[in-house]
Amino acid sequence: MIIRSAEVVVTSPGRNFVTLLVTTDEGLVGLGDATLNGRELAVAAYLREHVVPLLIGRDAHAIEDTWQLLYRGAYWRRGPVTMSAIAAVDVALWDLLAQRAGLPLYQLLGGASRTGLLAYGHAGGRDLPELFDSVRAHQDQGFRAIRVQTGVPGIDSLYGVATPETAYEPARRSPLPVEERWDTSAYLRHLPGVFEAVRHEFGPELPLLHDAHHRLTPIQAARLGRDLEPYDLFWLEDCTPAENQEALRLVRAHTVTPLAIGEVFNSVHDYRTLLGEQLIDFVRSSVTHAGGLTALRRILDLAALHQIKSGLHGPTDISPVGMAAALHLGLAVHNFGIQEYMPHAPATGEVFRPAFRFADGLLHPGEEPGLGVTFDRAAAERFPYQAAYLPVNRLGDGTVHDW
Ligand code: KDG
Ligand code: MG
Repeated sequence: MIIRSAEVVVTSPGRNFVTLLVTTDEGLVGLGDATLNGRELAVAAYLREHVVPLLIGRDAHAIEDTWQLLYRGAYWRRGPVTMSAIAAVDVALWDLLAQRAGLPLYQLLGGASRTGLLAYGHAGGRDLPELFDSVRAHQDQGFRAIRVQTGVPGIDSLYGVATPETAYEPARRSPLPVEERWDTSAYLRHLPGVFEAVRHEFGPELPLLHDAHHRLTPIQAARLGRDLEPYDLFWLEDCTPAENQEALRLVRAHTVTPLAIGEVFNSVHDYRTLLGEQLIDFVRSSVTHAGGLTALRRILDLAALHQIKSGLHGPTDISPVGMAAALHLGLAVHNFGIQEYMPHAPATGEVFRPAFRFADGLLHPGEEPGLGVTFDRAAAERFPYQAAYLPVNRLGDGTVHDW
C-alpha cells in the first residue's frame, strides 16, 4: 500500500475546513482533518509545502514511523499548526489501513468497549427563558447531557450564546476578527444563579456542563468551582488558560467540581502535570489538534492511569472527518467519558458524508470500513475558502483578555 499522491483541500461549506486526501497505488483514499479555526491556510501550507513531498512513495502501513518522521524529523516540535498537520496524515493512514482491512477503524483500535458514546449538546440563551427553551430543544433532539452557556447582564456578546440571527459559530466570516467585551466580575456574580435556576427547572439528574473558556485566574476559577458545587456539574471546562499547569493545584484545592481541560493543547507534554497529579478529570483534546489518533491514544492511556476520562473536543470546527476519528477512538478506549457533539451546517453535508449516527443521546461511528466518511471533491469546489476569525476579547478599559 504505497502512497501515490496527497492533496490538501480547503473548502467552506458552512465554515472553513482543511482536508487531506491520501491516495494509494490501489486507489484507496484516506482522509484527515487539518482544520485549525482561523489559521486554516497556515496548516494547508505546512502540509502542501513541507509534508506532502515526504509522503509520496512511502508505505501507508507505516503509521508510527510516519508520525515519528513528521514529529522528530522536523526538528521543530509541537505547536497547533504542526500537530494539526501531523494529525491529518496520521488519521488518513489509519483510515487507509482500516479500509484495506475491510473493518471499521474502531476494530483496529481494540474493538468496541461500549455500544455508543454519550454525547453532550450546546444549550445557550441570552436570558433564562431563552436558555430553558434551548435546553428543552436539546432534550427533544435526544441529548442526555447538556452544556449550559448564558448571557450575562452588561456583556453584549458572549461565547456560546447564539442570537436568533447567528447560530452557534464563533468564527465570523470577515477579513479581521471582531472584538467582544468581557467583564469577569459580572460573570462570576451571575453564573451561580443561572445554574440554580436550571437545576430547579430541569431537576437533579440531567448532566450539566459549562465552559469558562479560559477567562479566569486560578483564584477566580477556585471561587467559581466552589460556587457551582451545589448544582452538581458534570464538568467545568477551561476554567483557566492552562499553559500554567501548576495553577490547577490551587483550583483543585478549593473545589470538588470536576474539571475538563485541553482543547487548545496539542501534545502529551501539555498534560504531564495535570494528569500526573490528577488535577483534572477529563481530557478535552481533539484528534485533529493533538497529533492524531496515534498521539491522542497515548494521552488517553496516560490519563487512564489516573482515572481521568476522555471528553473530546467536538465543535463545528472539527470536520466530520475529525469527528469520525474521535468516535472510533471513543468507542474503543476504556476510559471514555463523554463526547462533545454539535451537528454541522447542512452545507457541510454536501461535501462530507459521514456514516456516524446520533440516536437517543448516543453517538456511534457506524460499521463502514475505515473512518466511514466520504469526501465529495466536486462539491468542495463550490464552497471556496472565506476568511473567518474567532473574536478577540477586551476588558472595559481596552486591555486584550483571553477569549
Ligand atoms: O475554535 C474554537 C472553538 O472550537 C472553541 O471555542 C469551542 O470551546 C469550545 C468548545 O468547548 O467546543
Ligand atoms: Mg471549550
